[in-house]
Amino acid sequence: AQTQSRKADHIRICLEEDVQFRATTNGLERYRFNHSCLPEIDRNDIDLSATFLGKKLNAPLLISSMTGGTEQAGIINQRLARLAQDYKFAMGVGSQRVALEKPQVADTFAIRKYAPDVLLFANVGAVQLNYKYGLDECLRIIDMLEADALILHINPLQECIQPKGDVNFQGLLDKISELCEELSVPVIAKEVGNGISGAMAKKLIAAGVQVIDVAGAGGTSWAKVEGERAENSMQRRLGRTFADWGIPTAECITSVRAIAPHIPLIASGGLRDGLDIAKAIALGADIAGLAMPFLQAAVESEAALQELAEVLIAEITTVLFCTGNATLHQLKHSGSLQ
Ligand code: FMN
Repeated sequence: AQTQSRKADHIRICLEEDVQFRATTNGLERYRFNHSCLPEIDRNDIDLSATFLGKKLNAPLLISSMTGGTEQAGIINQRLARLAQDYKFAMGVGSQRVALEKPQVADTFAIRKYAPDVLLFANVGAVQLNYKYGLDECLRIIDMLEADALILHINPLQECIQPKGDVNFQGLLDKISELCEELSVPVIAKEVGNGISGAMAKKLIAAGVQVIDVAGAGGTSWAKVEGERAENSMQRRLGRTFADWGIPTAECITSVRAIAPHIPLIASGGLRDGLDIAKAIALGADIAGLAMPFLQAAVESEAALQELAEVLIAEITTVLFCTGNATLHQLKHSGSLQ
């Protein structure tokens, strides 16, 4: 019940309070595309499709891991899954720990029926491997949505600001390594908005992780979210002090790409429009994840979600057109960090 009420708090706080980074940005404002005044292509011929983990996406987009476990969360997941199916985006669900504790809420995560053709990602905190979960629990949460991959989110800062956070991260890399060996689906290592550096990605990849989602700084600040829920002044203060902690998303992308030229790479953390998404891809990401913008639209309506999808696609398409590129693949060297 505690995990369940935390999930409800997260949605409410994210929608009602200012929980975005204060001063730290995603770093993408420093990237500038070379404008082409003569694209020499027909905008209608532009192809945004991408292949990721063997599945085709119509656009290089991931609806980032967010929720599940309550009635409202179930409705949000259902709307997001329908959108993902319509547009062939990839999608993750929020931490499924709540469904392991309370099996009767498993159906709020069971979105495969709404998104039969979509790349779906299961989700649990990596640190749980040091507490109560192992291979069995991971297999159960993968089964729950017939997931194509398992996201292990890694969130040391967030755990520090929770009332009784799970802060024993000792020996975790070995546990991740064992799990990667035992599972038949790929494991994705993901932060929650404080970023994965090239050096950390190198360790994770050596341990057997097959995909990195950088979830860098510059968007939703989980220090702020947990600070807002805090019951005492110590936690509130920690939330404020660390509100801007982390590695900006742009820096994560370039540093991870530098050490792993071919690893499937997801950019996320503070991406807010199609221009951000295109920049993240130009810097080396394969696809881009957004959380907060999809949450805001999902609570509004299915129409709001469709509108968001359309505008993101129009923005990415405009970048390709105005740089004279017909495909995402060609976008890679179309600009530079200033
Ligand atoms: N990330 C996870 O890996 N597991 C979660 O359970 C999870 N819950 C979230 C709940 C909400 C309401 C939001 C907004 C985000 C959550 N996240 C979770 C983090 C997002 O996946 C993402 O990494 C982070 O919000 C940064 O992206 P953004 O700036 O686009 O919001």
